Amino acid sequence: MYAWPASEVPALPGQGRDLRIHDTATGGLVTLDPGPVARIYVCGITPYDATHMGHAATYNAFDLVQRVWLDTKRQVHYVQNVTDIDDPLLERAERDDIDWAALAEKETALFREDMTALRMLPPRHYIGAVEAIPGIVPLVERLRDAGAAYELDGDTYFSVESDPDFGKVSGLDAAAMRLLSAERGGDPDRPGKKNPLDPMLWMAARPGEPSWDGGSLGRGRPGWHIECVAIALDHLGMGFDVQGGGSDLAFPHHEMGASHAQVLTGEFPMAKAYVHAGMVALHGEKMSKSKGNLVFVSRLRRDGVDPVGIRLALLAHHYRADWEWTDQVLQDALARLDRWRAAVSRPDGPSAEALVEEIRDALASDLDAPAALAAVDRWVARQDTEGGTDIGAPGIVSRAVDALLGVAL
Ligand code: 5CA
Ligand code: ZN
Repeated sequence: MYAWPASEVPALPGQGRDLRIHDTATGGLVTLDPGPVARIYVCGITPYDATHMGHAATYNAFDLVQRVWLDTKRQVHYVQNVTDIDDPLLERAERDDIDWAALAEKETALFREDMTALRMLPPRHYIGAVEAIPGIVPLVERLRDAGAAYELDGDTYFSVESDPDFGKVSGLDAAAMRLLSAERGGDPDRPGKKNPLDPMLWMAARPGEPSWDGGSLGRGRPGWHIECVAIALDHLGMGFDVQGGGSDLAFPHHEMGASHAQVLTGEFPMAKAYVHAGMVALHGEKMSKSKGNLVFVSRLRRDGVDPVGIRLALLAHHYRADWEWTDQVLQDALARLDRWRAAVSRPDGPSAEALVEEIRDALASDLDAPAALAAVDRWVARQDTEGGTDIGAPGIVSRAVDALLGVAL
């Protein structure tokens, strides 16, 4: 499917930095060294409701990764999926008495609008689960033929014990895995499984549910983890630079995906870094479609909130932190936007070369966007108190925050 239009990324004077970023699998910072074309896979939405601030915060983190790479004059090969068939989508469609495909299409369209308004760079390949099915089926067949998958009442499960590296992405123990599996789409209590953690690869057609041709697997629909593996391997291949998502994807989703890929290719890891964003909460609880405690990007936009202000609100929090969305967060961001706009509208200011380097340093150091914002704040304050005679400086500041932070002043 198509993605959304790209906003321009101004080129900046000087040298970009190599990105040091936290990798969940090793539990520490790694310095990434992508080739001339950096490769990143970011897990996309399950389109049964509108984009909320939690989604936006996670996509903001991976947008920054790309901006750091683009600043080093690399190209970026970015792939994102849309889980346009899965249980939650069918459940919501049934609840609201609408067609599941129409619901997916509507929410994906809204997501595109939100991403465009927030100046998130679009993926080069934006792939729906449904359109990926012809590539998923042969992978499941290969796993089965290799003895890594088994059938249970017509459904096909992956055997986690077939992967010697299982557990290395999340580093969790079996008890923690079991709890999270039950919470996050798994079925650890289903009788007959070899290991309670085994995830479904292919679900046999259920009465009244959509299904597709699964070759020797029979009609059905794909499991969640194999969807992302099939899309990532098809468009990026093994050993790509970053797999990204919110921290709730570390287990089971990214763990299982790494396992599927390990057994399929004999290589580990699928991604050089597993990068996870913190969770945004509202009223003390993780914002989630299932709980309904949501602030939607589209709602704020409809209320006339400047999307650049929304972006600044996201950037004010470190991507790995769990944080709480409040009205104050938004008011602070809008006030900062006002100050920055006034500053770059002035004819001159203090020299901005050092500021560009500070923003680069901050982002290269595990995407420290709050530190980057503080550096811009300091330049704005100096312009206020000391003035400055550099007539190029406001333009440099405006281009730097646009290129590196996606903030169009
Ligand atoms: N379609 C799958 C990934 S393949 C999925 O998790 N979809 S989602 O719509 O539930 O979430 C999309 C992305 O937003 C995921 O990376 C998820 O980790 C992230 N996300 C969801 N809720 C929050 C939240 N409250 N805070 C931060 N990120 C969140
Ligand atoms: Zn995914």
